[in-house]
Amino acid sequence: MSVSKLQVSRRQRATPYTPRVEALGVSGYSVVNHTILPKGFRRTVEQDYWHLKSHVQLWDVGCQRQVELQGPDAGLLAQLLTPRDLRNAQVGQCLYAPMIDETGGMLNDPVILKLAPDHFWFSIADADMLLWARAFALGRGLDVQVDEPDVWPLAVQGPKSDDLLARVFGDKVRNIGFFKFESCDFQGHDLVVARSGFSKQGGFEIYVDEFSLGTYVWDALWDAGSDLDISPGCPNLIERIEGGLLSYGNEMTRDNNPFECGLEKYCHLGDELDYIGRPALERIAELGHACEIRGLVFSGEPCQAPQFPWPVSIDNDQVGYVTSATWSPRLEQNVSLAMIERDFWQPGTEVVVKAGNDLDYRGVVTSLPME
Ligand code: THG
Repeated sequence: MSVSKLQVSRRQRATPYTPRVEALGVSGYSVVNHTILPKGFRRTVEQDYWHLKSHVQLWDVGCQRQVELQGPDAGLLAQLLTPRDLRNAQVGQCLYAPMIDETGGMLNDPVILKLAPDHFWFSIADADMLLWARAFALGRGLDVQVDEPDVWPLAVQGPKSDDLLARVFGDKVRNIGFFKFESCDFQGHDLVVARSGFSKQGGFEIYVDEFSLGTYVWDALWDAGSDLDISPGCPNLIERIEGGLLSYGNEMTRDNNPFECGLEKYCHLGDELDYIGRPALERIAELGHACEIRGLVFSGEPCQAPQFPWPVSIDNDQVGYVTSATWSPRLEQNVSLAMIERDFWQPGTEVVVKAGNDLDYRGVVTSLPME
């Protein structure tokens, strides 16, 4: 669904890159973390998909807001906020991690950056975590500052990302490992540069830590990429679904636990480790979870992402629901992510998708990422 009449005020924050994105013909925005996120440019989603898979794109992901924990108890609070075991986390490491409430319900799935033993950023998905973190710091009497810093991530994604970044930050970026970051000089200013991002095509995220620096970083990358077919971009729905990258609010809400979201490997249930929601997670682990996220491909007319989950059924009994869907020009089918009940989540299971308008499409459950 699209809403063309959304009016923007100070509450829907622009980013440092908004002037550049506007000049390049952005076709519309979503709002994430109270911040605008470009959704497209002059090309179609399909053209953007092919471009992302072969060239390099600059994404305004300033909406990936940071919740910063800093101070003597920052490590303690960071661990309270996630079931992921942070005890062996290294400075310079990014960690994808679920955040849950006391019932085991998903609150967020941030990328955590360990900047120093007493300094963390939680790079959050679309749900307010600042107040949750501040409340626990206060309630537990912790010695830690919890704030949203002046940090505006800019993503460089696609197979030519290494070449582009090397031109701006030097060849050292080529040696940054996956989900690792390093401090890199930009015109006398140290910026965190991580090998990460919301695509499976490789790339980096630059954490620009001063609003006024944003256009300079954007322009430097843009100019350096003129012979690399650089283009503005944004998280691509087709690529994200095929890659199995989950979007909070779409694939998961507070009604889902991390096991249902396939995030079991990021949930520590071994030796003693105190974090919010652990007793609930232990109960869920013991009882087993009833459904789990899967890929699902189906034939028929090209589909749009459902605003309301589409029922997935077998012999007219509902066995799940589609959470995100779109047409894949590569697989020449609709591709989707779906929450599927245990008895039917085996890849290869044949199902029917009821995609609105009384349309029944034949579909097959797949593993993730899709082949
Ligand atoms: N980058 C940063 N912050 C973010 C996102 C991001 N915040 C919001 C949102 N995206 C958080 N969600 C995800 C989901 C998946 C991944 C990153 C953030 C991801 N997953 C890889 C995968 O599933 O293959 C790797 C996970 C791993 O190996 O640990 O990259 O994109 N800064």
